[in-house]
Amino acid sequence: MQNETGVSGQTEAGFGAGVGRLPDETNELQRALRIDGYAIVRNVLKLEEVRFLRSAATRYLQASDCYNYGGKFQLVKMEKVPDIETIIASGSVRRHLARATEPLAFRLTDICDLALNTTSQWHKDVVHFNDIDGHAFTDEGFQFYKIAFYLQDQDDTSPATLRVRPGSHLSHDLTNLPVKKVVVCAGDMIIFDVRIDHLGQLATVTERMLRMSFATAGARLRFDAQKAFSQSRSIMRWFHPRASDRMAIFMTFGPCGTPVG
Ligand SMILES: O=C(O)CCC(=O)C(=O)O
Repeated sequence: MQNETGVSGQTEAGFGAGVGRLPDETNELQRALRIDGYAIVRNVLKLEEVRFLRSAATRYLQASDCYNYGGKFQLVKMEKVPDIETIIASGSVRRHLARATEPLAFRLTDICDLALNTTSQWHKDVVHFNDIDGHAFTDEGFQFYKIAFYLQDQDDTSPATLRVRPGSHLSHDLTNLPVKKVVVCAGDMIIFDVRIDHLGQLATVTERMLRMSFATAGARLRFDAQKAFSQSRSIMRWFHPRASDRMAIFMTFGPCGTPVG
């Protein structure tokens, strides 16, 4: 069962990079991450936890002015959102992170990303890991992962569904690899290698034109183009009353170099 494990940013010494050669993988999750660069762990959160997270993240984002990527996007110190932290850094999540890095212990960064109705393009996340010399693809010990919790179902037909190019974490230039939709239900957890090519929700043609127009006008008239773009997308959503908000929470982790036990 490839990429379904069957069970239910930063570079600093001792975390993720520089832990030496990776130990031979010992479990299915590690194999999926090594070969394909991503894995889905089903039913990690209960539906009431997903509902709770949706309202906690909505409250937090509504109170902040963090317009970006056509929606709201905020990097948050987890301690600032204890309601979210108690669920996404709970034992049931940690158990799977431990499986990804065993026999080494894992370490979570203390930051999570909250995203509401954001758009995206194909990219790798290595840019956040000081990959100036391309070491991310040559260092055998490079091991940084992102966890994604999508707080709604994302099926095969949805434009909101995360897409990846399995295997593209192995090189900086594998854009010809086939694309896979990562279909999930709310409560599933996706773990992906930060080097994998991935895409969230692509902006539509109309949205791209709007974004460009706001960028040009915003520079000239000195208004916040990101805010204008995000708000115009949210107005357009009023005309699709059944479209629920696309919400996601991301965290980053890696091995911390100390064998468990
Ligand atoms: O919005 C998404 O689903 C993708 C997020 C993403 O690309 C990222 O966190 O790097």
